[in-house]
Amino acid sequence: MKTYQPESIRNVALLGHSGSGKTTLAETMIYESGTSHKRGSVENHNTFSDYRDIEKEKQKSIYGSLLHLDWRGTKINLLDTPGSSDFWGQVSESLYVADTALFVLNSEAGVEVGTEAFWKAAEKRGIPSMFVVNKLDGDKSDFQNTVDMARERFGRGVVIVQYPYSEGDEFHAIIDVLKMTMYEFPEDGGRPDKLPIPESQKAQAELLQNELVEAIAENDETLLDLYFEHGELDEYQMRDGLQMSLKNRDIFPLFCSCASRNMGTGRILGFLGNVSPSPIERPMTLKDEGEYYISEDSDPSFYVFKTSSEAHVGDLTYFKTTGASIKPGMDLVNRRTMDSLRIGALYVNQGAKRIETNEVVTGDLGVAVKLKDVLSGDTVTKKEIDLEFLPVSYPVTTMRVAVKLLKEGDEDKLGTALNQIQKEDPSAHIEYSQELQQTILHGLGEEHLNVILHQLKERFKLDVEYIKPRIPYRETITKRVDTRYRHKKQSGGAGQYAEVYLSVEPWQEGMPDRDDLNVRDVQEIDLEWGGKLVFQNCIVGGVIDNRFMPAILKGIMDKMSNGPLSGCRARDIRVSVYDGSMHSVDSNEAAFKTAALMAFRDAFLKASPQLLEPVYEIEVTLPAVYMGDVMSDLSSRRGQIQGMDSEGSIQKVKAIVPLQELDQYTTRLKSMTQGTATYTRKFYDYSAVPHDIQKRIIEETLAAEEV
Ligand SMILES: Nc1nc2c(ncn2[C@@H]2O[C@H](COP(=O)(O)OP(=O)(O)O)[C@@H](O)[C@H]2O)c(=O)[nH]1
Ligand SMILES: [Mg+2]
Repeated sequence: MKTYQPESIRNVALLGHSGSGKTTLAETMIYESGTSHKRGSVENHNTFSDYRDIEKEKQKSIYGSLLHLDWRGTKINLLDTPGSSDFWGQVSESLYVADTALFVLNSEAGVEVGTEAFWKAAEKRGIPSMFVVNKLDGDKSDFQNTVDMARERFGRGVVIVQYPYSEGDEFHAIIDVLKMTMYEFPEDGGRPDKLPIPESQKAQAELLQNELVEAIAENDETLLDLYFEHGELDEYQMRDGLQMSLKNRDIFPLFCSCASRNMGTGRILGFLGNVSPSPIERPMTLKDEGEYYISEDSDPSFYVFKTSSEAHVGDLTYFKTTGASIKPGMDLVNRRTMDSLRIGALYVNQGAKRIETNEVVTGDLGVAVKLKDVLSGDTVTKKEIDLEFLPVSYPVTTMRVAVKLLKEGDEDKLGTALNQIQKEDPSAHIEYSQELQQTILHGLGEEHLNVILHQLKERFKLDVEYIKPRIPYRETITKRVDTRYRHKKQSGGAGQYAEVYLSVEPWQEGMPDRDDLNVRDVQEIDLEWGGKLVFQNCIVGGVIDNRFMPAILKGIMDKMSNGPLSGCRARDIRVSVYDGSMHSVDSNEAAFKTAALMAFRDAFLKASPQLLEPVYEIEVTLPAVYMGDVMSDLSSRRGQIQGMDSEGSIQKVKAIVPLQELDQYTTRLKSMTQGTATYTRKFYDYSAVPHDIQKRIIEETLAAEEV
């Protein structure tokens, strides 16, 4: 493997909606650079990226892939990412190591919802960004519409460097306003002829060139002066200006391509090689959010952005070198665990193909094998170097299922498999719920969960299925009730005696104290399942000994964790114990615990109990045309609209929706909007379940108990 200087490395993430042509563009770039002499296609299942069986089967990217090429002495690493919102986790990872974000737009569709979300993420990370408008040969190609949409969404910084001479079937030439040249391609693509701009296009090209020059000069005073002085900038001044404004995210240059016919890729490679920043020109983010410029003069270190596991090889650790070169045989330390690591064989990846290398230089991306307990987001350094980068933050999950084993005895195997899956794909989240007595798998959508099911079955050979996950309901009461319970047992020897008077009330923050009671002691308990229990000791005259109070509380807590109504957990209740009686011999802790439990249960059931359900705050992002459908669907899901917002033709709706109604929402939303809408959700609160639903749930619980 050739060795590169850090200045000659580029780390480029390919981002954009599913089907815009990222994988094809990567393949074509590798071919066009001469790094490979074969050019595969997604249809023929022989691209460097999309090499896993499931990707070939589905004909789309599911995992991030690391590819590379050599362009005239510059090593360009390509991080191909999946476009569908189900696999956003893979996109997030790439954004922690990319120094340029290349957005591929489908000229037939304009800016799609997925692209919008990735844009936000790249913006947050301050990554220099550029556009390639692809599929200009498509029947419905509309370059101008795509540019208009991009400008509307991403601002005036989107500047045209190239535009197509003609589109659709006729597409064969690109006009470049930076070079003021027309590139005309042979029928099957490849090297274009460089021609003067035709007379008919001169005015348009000059207009766009002026826009470009002004955009560049605007951000640089020296250039602005030169521009005013000479009325133009030469190609080198333009390039320097572009470099600076790209790096500062002042401008986002836009190029053209037809990836499947290899038209336009050479020029894009040239731009990446000559203009886009190298890894030493761009800061990485430290754990405390500070900026850190990597350098070959600092001690060897690396940042892990992805892990996977492959048959016959074991664990693969994908990393970016953030100090001096990483070499086999080095002894380093994982900052998260402080475990020592001995670096073994190192590779550079071309999709599935691994090429062994004897070093991974500063800023380059490489792969190490068989490193134990290393996760994406980890920083690995020399022992004495205190350096830690910000770990990858993954998108919030939007869908949950319960995993059911169809064969008993495989519990441990399932646990191991799920842990491995979560390690490789931290956007999946596994929860072993004691409360629901289910293994709940949280993911980003049906497709994401299906890929995991496929892995459980095929890779881990488990007989499993997904079932509906239970809902963590809560119980509470709606009015005050006073009650008493006497527990008395006389069986042979020692008897049991305890009597408790208590009052239950719905608890609310800031509610008034009980002035009718002599409150001697208050315990505010934050329940581990949310909400509160406020326990008040209002005993007068020592009718119940203080030493029995913990047992009384225990009895109440037992019933709180296994609610009187349906067995769900109870919350937000104030209990005041205000009277009772003891027996000098027969009273003990067990007796008081029982008496308290029974009294609490009785009072609870008389206090108009109410079932509560978790409700989530969701934000749906969708093209305006689907607004009507999405709104009426939300109302059928008992959704309460909180607000609406629009950015151009993209709408955002905020609503509060019960978790129960979000069961298949990700899937439904996709099918309603032809895959163009996305949503995020987060837990909001608990709210009262409507009466009819409460009745049904209680009946179901009782029926289940009888079995
Ligand atoms: N007509 C046309 N089809 C293309 C072009 N680029 C990619 N495709 C096709 O579009 C589909 C999706 O491409 P792919 O590279 O998998 O998109 P990705 O999801 O962004 O990686 C495939 O069938 C490609 O062959 C292009 O420039 N023109
Ligand atoms: Mg792809």
